[in-house]
Amino acid sequence: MANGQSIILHQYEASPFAEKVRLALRLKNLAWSSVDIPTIMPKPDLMPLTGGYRRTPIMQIGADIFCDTALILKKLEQRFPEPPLINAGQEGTHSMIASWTDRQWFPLSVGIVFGSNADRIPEALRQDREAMTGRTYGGDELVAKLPMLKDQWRAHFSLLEERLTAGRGAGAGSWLFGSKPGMSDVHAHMNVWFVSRNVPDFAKACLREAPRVQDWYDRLIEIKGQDAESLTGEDALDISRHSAPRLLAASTGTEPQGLRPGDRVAISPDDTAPCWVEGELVSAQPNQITLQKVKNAISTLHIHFPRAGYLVKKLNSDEA
Ligand SMILES: N[C@@H](CCC(=O)N[C@@H](CS)C(=O)NCC(=O)O)C(=O)O
Repeated sequence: MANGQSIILHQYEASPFAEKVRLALRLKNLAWSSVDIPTIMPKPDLMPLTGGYRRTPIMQIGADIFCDTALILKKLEQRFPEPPLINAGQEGTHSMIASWTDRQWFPLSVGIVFGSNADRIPEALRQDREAMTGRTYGGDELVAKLPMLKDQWRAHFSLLEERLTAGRGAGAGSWLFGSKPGMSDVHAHMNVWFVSRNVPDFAKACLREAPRVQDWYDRLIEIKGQDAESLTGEDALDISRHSAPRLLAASTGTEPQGLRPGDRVAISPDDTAPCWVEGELVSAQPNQITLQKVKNAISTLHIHFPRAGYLVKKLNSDEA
């Protein structure tokens, strides 16, 4: 049974960002537990852990809550370093690649998946995503744009073929960097996985034109790991109540906004789907920020976010 040391992923099967983490867990052959969360709001068992952050997935280890795959994957690598998914000398490169896969390429995948399945997407899901982002997730306009989106998607996809071909010249070429699958493969795999599942004919046509990506993708999807232990949201909340966050020194370095430990702050993704989490700052580094005493959180938790892609604002104490 899962305990305060277990990796608990709050996720749903169809989530491509959750698939990134599942692939990393398979590559590391780690034991993990899974809480199946709703695909749309409300998410009553998740909000007490995240203080309002609604995106999928979330990783929980005891009373430490990690938001966003950028941070989740980094923490998995730090806490479970074997086998490494970041090649020596390539630290940082995979995060730059994630910025491309997630922020440029993924919005095209979403447009193609929703546009191609417009008549099958449940109305509640469409409405939830439209309310979350202010973007259109169906309708004639999106369907009319599909050929252009596919055109763009294939252009991003073709960079993988280019990279794998260039890698061969350098003596590797089975994976995006180096001779073993790593974090860059995890990030790049997400869009191919999402579109292959939901718009298979289009994905197959792209893969037919890109034999090295086809081989790479076939090898990645064959990797087996451990099956997750299934937990309920209530089990996960119980584990958080009976755990304490891992010790973390209250510290900030040179902060552009002059943030100090103890400040009340609010944090939100900076993309089209803001959701503000308010709490007390414990620690702020250039690429990680941690809050405690989070408004609406169930107990004493540390909620961790990456910095790139997140807005942080200092609150007046009367706003707390
Ligand atoms: N930057 C986030 C993006 C996560 C994300 O957008 N996930 C999608 C699902 S794949 C989501 O949150 N959709 C809305 C929801 O699940 O409520 C990350 O890397 O974790």
